[in-house]
Amino acid sequence: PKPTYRHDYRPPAYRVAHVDLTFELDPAATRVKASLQMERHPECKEGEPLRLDGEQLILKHIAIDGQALESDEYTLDDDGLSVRQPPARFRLDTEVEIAPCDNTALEGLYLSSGMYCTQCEAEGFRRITYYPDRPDVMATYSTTVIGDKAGQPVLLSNGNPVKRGELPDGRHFVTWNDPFPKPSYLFALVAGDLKKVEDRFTTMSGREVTLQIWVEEENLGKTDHAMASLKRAMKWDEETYGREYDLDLFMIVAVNDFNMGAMENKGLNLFNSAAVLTHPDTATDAAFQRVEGIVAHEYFHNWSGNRVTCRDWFQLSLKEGFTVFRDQCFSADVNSAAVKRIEDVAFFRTAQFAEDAGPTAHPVRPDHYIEITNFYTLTIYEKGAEVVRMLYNLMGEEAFRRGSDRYFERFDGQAVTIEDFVDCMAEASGQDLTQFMRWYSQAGTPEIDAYGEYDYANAEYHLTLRQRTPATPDQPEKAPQHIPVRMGLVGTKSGRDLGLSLEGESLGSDGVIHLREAEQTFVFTDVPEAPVPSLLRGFSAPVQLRFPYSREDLAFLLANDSDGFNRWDAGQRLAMLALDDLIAAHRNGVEKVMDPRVVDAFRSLLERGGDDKAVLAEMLTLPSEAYIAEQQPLVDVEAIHAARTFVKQSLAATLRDDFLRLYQENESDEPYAPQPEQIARRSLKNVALGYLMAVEDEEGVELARRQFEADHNMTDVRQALTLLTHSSRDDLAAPALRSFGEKWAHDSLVMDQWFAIQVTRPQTDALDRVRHLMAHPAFSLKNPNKVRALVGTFVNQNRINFHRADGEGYRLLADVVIELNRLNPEIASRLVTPLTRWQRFDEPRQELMRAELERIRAEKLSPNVYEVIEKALA
Ligand code: B3K
Ligand code: ZN
Repeated sequence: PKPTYRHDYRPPAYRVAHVDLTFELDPAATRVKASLQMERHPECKEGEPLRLDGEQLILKHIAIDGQALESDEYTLDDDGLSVRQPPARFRLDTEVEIAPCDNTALEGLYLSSGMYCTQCEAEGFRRITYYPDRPDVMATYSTTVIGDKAGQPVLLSNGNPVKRGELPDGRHFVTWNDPFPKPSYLFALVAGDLKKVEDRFTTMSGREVTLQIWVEEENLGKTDHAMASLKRAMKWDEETYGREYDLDLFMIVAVNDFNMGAMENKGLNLFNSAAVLTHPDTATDAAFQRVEGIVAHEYFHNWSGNRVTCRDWFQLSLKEGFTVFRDQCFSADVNSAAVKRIEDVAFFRTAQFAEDAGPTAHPVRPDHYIEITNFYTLTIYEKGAEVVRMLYNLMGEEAFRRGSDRYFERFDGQAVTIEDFVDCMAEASGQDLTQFMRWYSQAGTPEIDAYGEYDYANAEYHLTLRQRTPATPDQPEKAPQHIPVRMGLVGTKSGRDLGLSLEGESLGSDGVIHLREAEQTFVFTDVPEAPVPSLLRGFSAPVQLRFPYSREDLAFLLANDSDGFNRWDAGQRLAMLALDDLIAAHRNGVEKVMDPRVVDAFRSLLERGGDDKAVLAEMLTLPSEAYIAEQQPLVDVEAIHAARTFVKQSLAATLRDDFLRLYQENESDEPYAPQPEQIARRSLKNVALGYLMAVEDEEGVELARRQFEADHNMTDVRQALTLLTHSSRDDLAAPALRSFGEKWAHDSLVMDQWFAIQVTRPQTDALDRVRHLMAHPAFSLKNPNKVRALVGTFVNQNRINFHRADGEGYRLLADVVIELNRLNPEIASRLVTPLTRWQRFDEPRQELMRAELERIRAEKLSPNVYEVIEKALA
């Protein structure tokens, strides 16, 4: 496989004005007729061959302007066809045959639970028909779907239905028309036995839009939350960005076999059922919130992605970074904003930092790729969103809105670049964003080393920041980034933010300083008392910031910082210092002693009251093992696990009564609703239960047992079942797991949770359980949700068992990756990630991991897995 380079971009030689598609559906032999109205680009020379992409297609017929082509007028190869000398304007007709029933990669047209569906982003359309399958070719589409009336009573595609009718042999058809020019990656088709829930939305200009969610009949009761979320998102985008929906119909379809969360096809969003279906009995609060966020994300793409799309796939973050930023702001507005930011940053600093530090690190706008599917990453999505967030904060709300209006107006109906977006922002704000553009081109996480000094005599505070971005693959040298650092100086006497005046200029009490050089010293004047600096408030830039805080400083910030996010972060930093000591103690075989300052800090959190419950729950949550690992120079899996368990048990033992009170205070039997106040109470209660179960005294165990038995809602049931399963009380866990498994055997999404609960258990039998559960009738390697729930959860969230010293965890993962490489390369190359991080571990583990990577490398690899393995072993 050969790489594609960003600098090789050339505009397409031929454009498509309109596409007419006809599908005659059949599991093994679907016929696709395509009629393309084509035109040579005016700047292109005559005689330029026409290149069409096509994979795994059987060509049955090809004609230009009604004239079948002779075999010397075109050439066919593995990835497409070329027509020698087409005229300047012409109609190209092709007919191909494809086999949806053999499509286990879930790209192109495939079958899921007997239903036909498509996934075309990024390059799936070429598995449906011959086409210039690139995002800068935008056309209007008419699509006729012909299916069996009994098997596929519902036939859907993009746009509006314009015609339907009966055909002989029990078949029928529907013709759809999408008037908005779109790239092929936004094409979609669905055909099957589906039922719909319908609602309406009146847009800001008074147009009526019909909203439909299509599901299998048994899931009709699980669509309310997605529908409500969709309406909230539509309203929010009107109010916040002035963006109105443009078609008369907006459809969502739930699909059981889906490679990612969802897909923003024009007017016909396809969703992984896990990302759309909810019910209080089957979905947790986290799942409800995830559904809300994804429904919004896909809807927002209608403007940031569909009306204005990407010129080429190197610009992917143009639509994804921007749209993630939009969905994050939406979720912050409709839920607890502080918690949303805390959760996003906790995840980002764990997973994206790890990506940036590993062999697959790449810039937000990459320079080359082998397989674009491998680039739907945390860097493109989440770091891309952080970059847009920095722009938003640099410009302020109003200028940002002017910039986004300008972007949507200027480029409507076009396929554009990241420069086009940033230019609009620069024009709207009058700011020079030249240096800022480095955020798109440089990979790696900038590290800031900061230190500060209070000068009593002059009442000044001197803050020095030094930045450095480590080398990443093919980027040995880095230039300084433009890093906005939002900060405050918290007076140690008053406990309040002191006014910031930077060399005479007032920044208020919460201001932004701009680090642009490798090293800069900022002198704050008129600082009346010694402060503790609160830096990078709200995580104002995607960087790793180090400051030599003492534990007293951190306890002080945890109690006093006016920025909720930084209060949480101070708590995390304080816990990290204690964890570092305990990790060292474990490694040296020294007795572990709990730092009383951490206990005191937690006690004051529990006693002070008045905190937002949702934020308090976050502050009482220890950094995850994955995050702790990310902060270590060399990952010692066992020491990390032992240290974290020790801290948890120590806190639980000392503060047991406080946790018990917290649990009791937050118990409630009011009917479930996915509302912020209820969610906050549940998360606080369940955090408390987690601590109580860390000591496993009779009362804690009894509370967990009762919470499970009460069967009030899935959030509570799942936490109780998880805690029992992860405890030593197999006498309670085994029957609970059995009854849960029997009760929900019919519900695939609940069974995914049942798998996940079992494979995250810290006991040494976890790996055997994974192998055992892989033989369970509810498991299938062909279903990505199952693979993620069982194998993905194990390798990513059960670190102590995945990194077993005997290498069995690595072997298990390699076995699965080898099988999936044949079945579903996209999932295979994602799943292999933990093995690619081998350099972070001790020698013996490095060797074991490399050996498994080599074993995978010896297979006949898909381009997806090939690219990742080659980088990992480079
Ligand atoms: N745009 C899709 C992702 C498609 C990935 C395909 N391999 C979902 C989203 O970001 O909204
Ligand atoms: Zn997206």
